[in-house]
Amino acid sequence: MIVPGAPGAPGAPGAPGAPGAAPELVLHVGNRRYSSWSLRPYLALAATGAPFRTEVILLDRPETRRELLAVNPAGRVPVLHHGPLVVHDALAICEYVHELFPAAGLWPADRADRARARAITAEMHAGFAALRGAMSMDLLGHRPGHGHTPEALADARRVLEVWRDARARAAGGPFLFGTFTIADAFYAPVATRFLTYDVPLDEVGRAYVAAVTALPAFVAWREAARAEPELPGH
Ligand SMILES: N[C@@H](CCC(=O)N[C@@H](CS)C(=O)NCC(=O)O)C(=O)O
Repeated sequence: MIVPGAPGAPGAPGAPGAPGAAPELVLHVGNRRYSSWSLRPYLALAATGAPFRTEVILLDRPETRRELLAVNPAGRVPVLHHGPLVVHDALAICEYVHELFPAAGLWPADRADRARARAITAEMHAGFAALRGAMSMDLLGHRPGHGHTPEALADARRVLEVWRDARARAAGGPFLFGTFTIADAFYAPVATRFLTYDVPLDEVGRAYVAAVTALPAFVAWREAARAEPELPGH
């Protein structure tokens, strides 16, 4: 319900379009079904509860390159537009969203936990190439056993070790640091790959995958993916 004059209502101070309004947050993403990098900042933004708009650029079409360059000089999604500011790269977007909404707790409050969260997020951002290559994200697919190369399975074992270590320390909540943080946004696409490709999971892994895939924002994203065209060969 929109309450006239309430913060965020049309015409209210701070509402989109009102004089002196805070600029709208617009997240440009790729196909929801396949774009693992896009899912990450989407989950982080959704966790803040702040209003934002998602715009999809379908990948692998003749016009894709032109459309990507129109929103991001680096020619990639995700990219966040906030007024004149253009922030590309999933991790840079998550950091910016954390700075905009510090109360959302997108990084753990404890300094040591925050350092651990940043370390495993960086590990995900820069690593796990074998897992990513052999088991690309496909939220609506089920291909048991595909992509189970020795290198990809070694990456999967390391992911499970990361989850076990974080969950052993976590209190109060099902996520890596208890409540949802950017580390969860970064590991969410891997959780879905484990389901798509039937990667053997330990008990901690099963519970964590269940928690991530039950997030309302994740469920909404996967539902929206059903309306998008399939990309053959993905
Ligand atoms: N490191 C970048 C990776 C972004 C990326 O590779 N995005 C893919 C889609 S998931 C893309 O834009 N590809 C362009 C294309 O397919 O033409 C990030 O964190 O955002």
